[in-house]
Amino acid sequence: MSDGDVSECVRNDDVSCWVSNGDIGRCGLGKGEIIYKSRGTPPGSPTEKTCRCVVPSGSNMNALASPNKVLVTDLASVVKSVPSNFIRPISDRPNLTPVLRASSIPLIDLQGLDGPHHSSLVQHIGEACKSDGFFLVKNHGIPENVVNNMLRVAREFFRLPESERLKDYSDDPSKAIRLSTSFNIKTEKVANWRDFLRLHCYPLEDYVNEWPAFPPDFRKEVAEYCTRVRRLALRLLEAISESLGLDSGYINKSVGEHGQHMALNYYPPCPEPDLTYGLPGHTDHNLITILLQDDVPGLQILRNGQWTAINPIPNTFIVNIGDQMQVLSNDRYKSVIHRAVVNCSKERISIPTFYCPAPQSLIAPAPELVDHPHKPALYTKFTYNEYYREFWNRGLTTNNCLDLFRLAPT
Ligand SMILES: O=C(O)CCC(=O)C(=O)O
Repeated sequence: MSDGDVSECVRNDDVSCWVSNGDIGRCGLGKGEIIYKSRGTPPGSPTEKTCRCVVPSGSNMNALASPNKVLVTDLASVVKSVPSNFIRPISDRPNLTPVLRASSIPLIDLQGLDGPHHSSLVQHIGEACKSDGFFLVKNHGIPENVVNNMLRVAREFFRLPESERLKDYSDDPSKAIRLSTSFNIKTEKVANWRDFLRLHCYPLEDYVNEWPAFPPDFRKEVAEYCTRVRRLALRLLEAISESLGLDSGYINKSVGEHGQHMALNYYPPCPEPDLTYGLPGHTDHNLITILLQDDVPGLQILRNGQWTAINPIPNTFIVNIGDQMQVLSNDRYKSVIHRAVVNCSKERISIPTFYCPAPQSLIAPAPELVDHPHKPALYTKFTYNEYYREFWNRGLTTNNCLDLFRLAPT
């Protein structure tokens, strides 16, 4: 393809007619038009389609070329439309269903958790885990400056020069520290408008010296943040254990030497946010997640069959139940599907902390929550390692990975 003249690319199909000389496809330049055979067709559409791009003479082809960028952060700064490998099939786009605002996601004030209101707060937490699987917490004990510094170093990291960021790049999900993009580029068919830095962070001393060294205070601020979040997670796990009628230490004991992972999610502004996701619908693989988001909306949860936005509220964290907690609670508590959408004007940062069982720990419904024949165990026993591998290999799908471990009704 000669870099001839193009200023406009007309989409006349479900396939993005992206004029490219990169890895998406090649254009054959005809007289005043390009016949383009797309390789990057979204799932659900017929395998390959030919579409036509109008090529007015006298305009510049380079304006439309899809640059060969590894990270979406760098791609986003040079494209004016979404390349075809990010485009979802029409049946799976974020703007299809009207999104409701969450008016009644429980907001729990943790101030009284260690005082006279302990029992009523435990009950409140239990109800939230049962009805929504998601709740907000305030007065959580993590100082505002720790949170602000965490968000600042995350933002500064994603603004480092591309060459500096790429030093941490890997597409191997088993690596404890890596920068990557989308979800799992080795298995997924459609890419997501997200880059992320994944950090294992407990035990801290095993990992902190492997974390990125820039910005210069990155390690110090992230270490402070994740130490505090771990304390919060432990308090919440005790309360959740009690809310299930179990000993307060039950969950922690049953998951062995736990892991703590963080993702620093970076969603750059997206020129066509209605065609793609930051992250498509999924549940979390772990026990509980404590999510920090900046002031840009993007998180949505599936609630009573409707996508519902959880917009940022300053000084709160979002807590959600993960798949392992659903198993442990024998389905009393729900791991709920959620997703992240993007927007065309603002970058967004979200930082989930995933509290995870030890890789070899055996996960199964707590015996106290199994009652034959009324409430039999709903899941077979498995190791967290088995689950984690499945989760990453399958990619993000709304078919819950838990179904692989669910026992058939007797
Ligand atoms: O960005 C968000 O709000 C959600 C992030 C998330 O669900 C994840 O990282 O698993």
